[in-house]
Amino acid sequence: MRTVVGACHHDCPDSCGWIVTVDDTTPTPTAVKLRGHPDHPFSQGELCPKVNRFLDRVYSPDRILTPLRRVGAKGEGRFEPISWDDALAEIATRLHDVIDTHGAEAILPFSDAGNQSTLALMGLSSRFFHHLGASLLDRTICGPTAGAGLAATIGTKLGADPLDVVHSQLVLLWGTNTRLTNRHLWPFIEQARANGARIVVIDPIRTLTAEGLDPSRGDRFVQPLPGTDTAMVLAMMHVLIRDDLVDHDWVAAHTVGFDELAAHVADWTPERAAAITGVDADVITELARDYGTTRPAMIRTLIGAEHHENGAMFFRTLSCLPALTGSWRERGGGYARSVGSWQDQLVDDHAVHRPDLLAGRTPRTINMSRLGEALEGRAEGGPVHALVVWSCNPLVIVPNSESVRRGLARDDLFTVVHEQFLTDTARYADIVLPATTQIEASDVVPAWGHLWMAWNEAAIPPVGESCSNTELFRRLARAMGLTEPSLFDDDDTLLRQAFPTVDLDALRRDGWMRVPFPDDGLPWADGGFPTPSGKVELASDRLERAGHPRLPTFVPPREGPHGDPELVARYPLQLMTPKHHTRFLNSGYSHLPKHGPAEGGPFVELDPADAAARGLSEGDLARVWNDRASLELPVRIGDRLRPGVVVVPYGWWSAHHPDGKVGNSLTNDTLTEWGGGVAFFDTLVEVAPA
Ligand SMILES: Nc1nc2c(c(=O)[nH]1)N[C@H]1C(S)=C(S)[C@@H](COP(=O)(O)OP(=O)(O)OC[C@H]3O[C@@H](n4cnc5c(=O)[nH]c(N)nc54)[C@H](O)[C@@H]3O)O[C@H]1N2
Ligand SMILES: Nc1nc2c(c(=O)[nH]1)N[C@H]1C(S)=C(S)[C@@H](COP(=O)(O)OP(=O)(O)OC[C@H]3O[C@@H](n4cnc5c(=O)[nH]c(N)nc54)[C@H](O)[C@@H]3O)O[C@H]1N2
Ligand code: SF4
Ligand SMILES: [Mo]
Repeated sequence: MRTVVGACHHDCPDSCGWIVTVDDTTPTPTAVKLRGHPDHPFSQGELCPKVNRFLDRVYSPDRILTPLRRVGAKGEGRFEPISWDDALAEIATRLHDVIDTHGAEAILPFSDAGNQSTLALMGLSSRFFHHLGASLLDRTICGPTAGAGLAATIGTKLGADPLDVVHSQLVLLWGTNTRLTNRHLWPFIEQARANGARIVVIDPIRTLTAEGLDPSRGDRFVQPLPGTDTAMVLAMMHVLIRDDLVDHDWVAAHTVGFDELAAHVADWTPERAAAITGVDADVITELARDYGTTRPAMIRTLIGAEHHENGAMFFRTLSCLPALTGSWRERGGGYARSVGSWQDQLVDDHAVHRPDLLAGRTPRTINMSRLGEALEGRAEGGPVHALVVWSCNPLVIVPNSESVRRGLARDDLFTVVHEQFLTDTARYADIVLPATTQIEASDVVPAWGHLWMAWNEAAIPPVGESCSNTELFRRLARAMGLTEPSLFDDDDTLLRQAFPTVDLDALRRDGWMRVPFPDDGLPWADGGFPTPSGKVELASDRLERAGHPRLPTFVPPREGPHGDPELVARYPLQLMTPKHHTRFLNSGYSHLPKHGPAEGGPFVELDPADAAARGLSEGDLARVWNDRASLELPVRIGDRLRPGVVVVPYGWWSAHHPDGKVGNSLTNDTLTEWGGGVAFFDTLVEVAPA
């Protein structure tokens, strides 16, 4: 037996360290145990209910172990095993045909962070598709909108270290479900609590995290209607300025636009915001005063609250708060979101992606959230004729899924999917190729919930005939007869190109390293923001020039209760489709026998008043619908929601839904106002007995 140190690859902020025990006495080395690494500085030995049984995934009888060719209709799921040579030959012929007939832009690469390790995420794929001249994919579904909103105010996506929460006296968990989605941060929050900190959760849903609060110790739960927080933050700024809780010295030295902002929020009274958010004016006032008088106070967000038509504006507005109170001066203050951006500074993007391989061509860019539109032939630049998918399950995770499904069902579309399992998307593929899991390929694993980057050492050889993402693109390049040398770089070379300043041998030896971050934990105590003015931009010339409001502004979403009245009349309920299950990581676990069944199944959750008004009782079958789709789901009634808001959890596959659709069949694919994200949670529906 030997042990191998690695790290979790999932699209999760925690990037936990693990140790794999391998039995070398079996015919091929076999992983027999996978446990949290007790010394990992963030995860400290614990994994999670998603990954505790990771070896069941590795050795699942349902895993794809050879290339497959479709023999049934698209979506039906009938395939026959074929050899890698045959699969590659067929793919090469079909891709060359598409290029000859329609041009290379008719090829769409499609992937996301199903494996967020460096090679798996960006290894050779950009080079391969750039060399062909394929359409570019904008990976926008997770994070860019929040990042763009923050950058609008402070000029960068960088922020405070979330672990500095231990120094805080007040922690605002704003639109983040820490105990579900970022569970290893919670012990650090507990540590802050032990030092007297109070916790506020601000979420339209009484989440697992909200349930972890202790009101007797001053914690509180604030429940705005979805998509209305910008109004609440404007009113908080009104109170901070009215009650003179502003750090005038810091504001004078390190911000621009304060007077304009003050005039702008003068009529944003708590009463005005209360009418929009559904939160009492007293609660808003109290929250603002608390934030203005408790030091240090940290604001913590992740991703979920960006999924609104005006998601970037929310993050822009929120990030004005720590500037007004001078909170960036204090460790345990400021604003902590995804810290992956600190590690991004170590990556040589040009060397990885090699935009020079485009050789002067400027292919169109397709936003991943608009996949349905692209596949249905409505994207600018003509229809997509070949789709290559890896590390992603778009049919389940992209909004407006039935549009994606109609596109995938096209007979004249050639689809390749590189996967571990026969996902909903893979069922529509012409060729499915087997992918390795994290314990089968070495890689560098970044983190976006803390500042430790890890080495993942392959513990076992690829299971079956599976191959890693980089090996996939080397094989495809060879099969297509390409000769550009950089398409064949090996993994070691690729990592050294990606991290020119990192001692990868030391990283491999030590297991993890802390990425550069200011030693005193204070990136901007004395200003120096990377905006054109060098200051926090409370009013923004840049955004105004780009056609956005000059000042933080509440704009109600079109598909929301204050939006299009005709739509609201037909569909009066706001649908949230968030991460909900402790055993799921996005769409990646609902199909496994120890995961899906233990979570029950999909449902629609309503507030008792909304249920009663529709004659619905717990367990009834309801129809949930809008113009995009109609789903039948069992009813749950609970006290987690405000009237007017309903929830369908995200992550279940078509086969788990009684009518073969998915939660995202209902969701809004309108892009966010800037940042390129998408408005999953600005979705209106009606619910009635089925
Ligand atoms: N168990 C589990 N963990 C996960 C994942 C998973 O699928 N399962 N997925 C991983 C991924 S990919 C990501 S990006 C992260 C996301 O991590 P988070 O951002 O923490 O999670 P989300 O559930 O996307 O959104 C957080 C909360 O935002 C709330 N929210 C939505 N709209 C609004 C709003 O308008 N205002 C306010 N105040 N709140 C709002 C939602 O109700 C939700 O409770 O989680 C990661 N961790
Ligand atoms: N309604 C709604 N929709 C959402 C969200 C939501 O909150 N609500 N969240 C959005 C967010 S934030 C995100 S990040 C996306 C996530 O959506 P996805 O990117 O689809 O996420 P995952 O389910 O994590 O991973 C997808 C697939 O990657 C495969 N995979 C894992 N490792 C590898 C590998 O090394 N190689 C290959 N080829 N495949 C691999 C897995 O088997 C899995 O099927 O969903 C988005 N969609
Ligand atoms: S999914 Fe997240 S919490 Fe679970 S082991 Fe992986 S990184 Fe840790
Ligand atoms: Mo995500």
